[in-house]
Amino acid sequence: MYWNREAECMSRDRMQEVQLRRLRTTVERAFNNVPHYRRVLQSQGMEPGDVRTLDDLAKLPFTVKKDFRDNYPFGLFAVPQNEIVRYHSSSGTTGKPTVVGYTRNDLAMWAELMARSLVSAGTTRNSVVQNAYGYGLFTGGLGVHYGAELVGAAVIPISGGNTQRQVMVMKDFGTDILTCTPSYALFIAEVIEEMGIKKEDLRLKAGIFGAEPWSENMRQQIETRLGITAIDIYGLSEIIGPGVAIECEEKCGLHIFEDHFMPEIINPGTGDVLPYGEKGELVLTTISKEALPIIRYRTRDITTLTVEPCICGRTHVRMDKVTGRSDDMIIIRGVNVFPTQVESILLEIGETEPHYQLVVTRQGSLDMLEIQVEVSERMFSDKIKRLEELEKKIHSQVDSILGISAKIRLVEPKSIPRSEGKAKRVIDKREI
Ligand code: DLL
Repeated sequence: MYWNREAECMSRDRMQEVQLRRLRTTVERAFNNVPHYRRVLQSQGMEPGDVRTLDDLAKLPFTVKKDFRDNYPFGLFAVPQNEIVRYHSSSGTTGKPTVVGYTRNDLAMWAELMARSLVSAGTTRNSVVQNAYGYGLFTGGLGVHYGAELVGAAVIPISGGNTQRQVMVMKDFGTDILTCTPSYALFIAEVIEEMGIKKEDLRLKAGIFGAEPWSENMRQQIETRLGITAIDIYGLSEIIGPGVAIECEEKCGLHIFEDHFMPEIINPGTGDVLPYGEKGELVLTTISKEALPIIRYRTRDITTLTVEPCICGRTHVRMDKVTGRSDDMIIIRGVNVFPTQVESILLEIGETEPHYQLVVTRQGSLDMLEIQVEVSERMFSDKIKRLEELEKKIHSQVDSILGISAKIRLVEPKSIPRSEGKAKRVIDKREI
């Protein structure tokens, strides 16, 4: 099912025409209206006319998170204040938040892309969409909201939290589409089970989960426990919010809405563009946004692109599930570890609960990784020997797959904090 067949299944040739036209307009707008872009382009001896082919994209300078901070709050905007009709912001871990703005046309484009995303996951005008992404400055809530309204579905703007009420509403209103972070979906599944409600008593059909990395094993766990198909949605505030890319029913990569965002993969060390199929950092350029045109934004998200046609008929380039952010990656004694890799190992073993946290400390000059993972009530009251065996098993899998020796700590059921938004997987206590 498509929302906009013409755009989603456009031929590659036509796509390239659209992209080149829009890229040139974007660079011109940025140059003429955003002092930051004029400065960096001029410092490289470039002007908008230098963008003649799509290959010229790679010559343009990168935009990074720091550019948002240095131009806080509105310095990167390309339109006067009175054309802005909405602000959102994302709170970084340090310093000032990133502020983003939208014109009326930007909001219409975003709603269109969210409509494409929702329909790709099976939403129809008859659907009841329970939107448990946070409403507010976070882009998740309102992003999904306007897309779902455009499709003509009935939206429940419940936002995150109050999980028992979520479950009651889900049952009584006949929710068929759930939208929230994958970690919150799992928490909701847990509460459904605790409340003694069977998945057959619900009408849930699909979930559209994103805003944080999650493994394939986590997908299976959510699908089984909620009895749904779980679709991955990707996006980021700096580019638009949710709705940069979405999986189709084939679940073999996320289609990037390339008629609005141009993707590249670079080697994060050198900044060189890598060919399709190679793993690296995703870089995105907006080519239709008015308020905040962004050239070559370094997302820090690690993935791979493929241009192979998809069975679903969509022609847009697909990105692999994001395994993690380069800044979430922890380096333990020289080994790079993403929380999703640990998640995958734990769920593969399957004898623990899917709730875990990585605690990193430093003893002397040595990094130590402790993996805390919950065990079930039944397991916890079992013989110490069985718990020790399980610890050993996890330890040896982590050792052989990731190449690090971690301390495994099996913790009591419900002792790891549940998240209603993005889960906190890593606690880094090292003072570096
Ligand atoms: O998380 C936008 C969003 C809302 C996406 C709802 C999907 C659903 P930010 O708060 O700016 O925006 O965070 C963006 O979250 O750079 C990734 O590191 C991570 N992220 C988002 N979606 C995914 C995903 C929203 N599907 C940052 N898989 C991004 C992995 C994701 N990571």
